[in-house]
Amino acid sequence: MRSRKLLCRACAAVALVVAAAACSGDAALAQEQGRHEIVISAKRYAFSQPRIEVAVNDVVKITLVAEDIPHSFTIDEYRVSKRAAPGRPVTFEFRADRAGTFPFYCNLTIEDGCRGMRGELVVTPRLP
Ligand SMILES: [Cu+2]
Repeated sequence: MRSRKLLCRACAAVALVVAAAACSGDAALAQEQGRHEIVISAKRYAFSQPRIEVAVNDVVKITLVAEDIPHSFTIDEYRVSKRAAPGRPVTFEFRADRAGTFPFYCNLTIEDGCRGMRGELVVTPRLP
């Protein structure tokens, strides 16, 4: 009986916190730090989205889908290199913590055409 009551109190506390976050802080937080979920498909020999634009400190979650042969999504400056095979998409995320323009490309060398698979991640600084 006693533990049940305690449990309910804990639930109420959690509910309160969640409600408070939803009402006030969340909008501000979302502005300070955005989140992007992007699906990129890679197909001989291009990325479906050759330009990704985010603000600094945003979290970028990418799902890479290889449509025909294996491809990778590589950004040297962010030490990101993920490979997807057909039917086996890969999802990963990173924080875009440096402003600038960073090229991304497919680093697989099985097919020459992959060398031409390029795009850019543009990370814009936040306004003060
Ligand atoms: Cu490729």
